[in-house]
Amino acid sequence: MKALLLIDIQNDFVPGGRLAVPDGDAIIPLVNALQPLFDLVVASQDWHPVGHESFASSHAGHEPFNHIELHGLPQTLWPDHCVQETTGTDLHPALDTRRIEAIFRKGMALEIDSYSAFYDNGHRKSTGLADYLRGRGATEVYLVGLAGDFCVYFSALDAQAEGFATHFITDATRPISAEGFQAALADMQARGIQVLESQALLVP
Ligand code: VGL
Ligand code: ZN
Repeated sequence: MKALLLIDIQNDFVPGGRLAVPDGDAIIPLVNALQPLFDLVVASQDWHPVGHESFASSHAGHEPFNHIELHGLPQTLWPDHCVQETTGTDLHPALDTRRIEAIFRKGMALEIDSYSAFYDNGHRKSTGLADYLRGRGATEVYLVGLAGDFCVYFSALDAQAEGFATHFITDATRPISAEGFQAALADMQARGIQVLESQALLVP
C-alpha cells in the first residue's frame, strides 16, 4: 500500500514566507494532482517554539545560514520560521487538504532541530510517523514538499531506514540550495531510494 508524504508545505517556505524556498509554491498544483493516486496521504508541519535554537536570532553574533555546533550536532542557523500559532506555520492555502488523514508536527524541542518527519536530527525522539504508517498498512512511501535538500531529503532517508520502499518525486519539491539538492539526489540514488519524476506516475 502506497502512502504520499507531504513535507512542510507551509506558508513560511514559499516566496513571501520567512524561510522562502525559491519557487516553492510552484509544486502545489502537482502535489494536488498526485494525491488521488495514493491510498493514504499524510502531512508534516514544522512547528517551532519562540526562541528555537535553530534560529540565528537565538545566538548573539550569528546570522542566518551560518553553521554552528548545537549540543554536539552540526546546525545551520535559520531565519525565524514556522513559529507555533503564526500563519507562517499554516499549510499553504492552495494545498488540497481534504485527503490528508494525519499531520505530524516536528521541531518542538527548543534545543534540537528536526528535519525529518520521522525523527529529530539526533535520532533521539520519534514522531511516531513510522509506526503510524505501518499501522495503516503502508509498505511504500513517496515524498514531496519543501525543502528538497533538507526536510524532504532527511525524511526520505528515515523512510528507507524504517524499511519502506522509498520514492522521491523530483518535480514535486524545490530546494533551498541547488548544489545541496544535487548532492542529496546522488546520495539517495546511491542508497537505493528511487528518484523519479511525477510523469512516471501520472502517465501510466
Ligand atoms: C526546513 C530548514 C529548517 C524544511 C525546516 O522544511 O526543509 N528547513 N526547518
Ligand atoms: Zn525549521
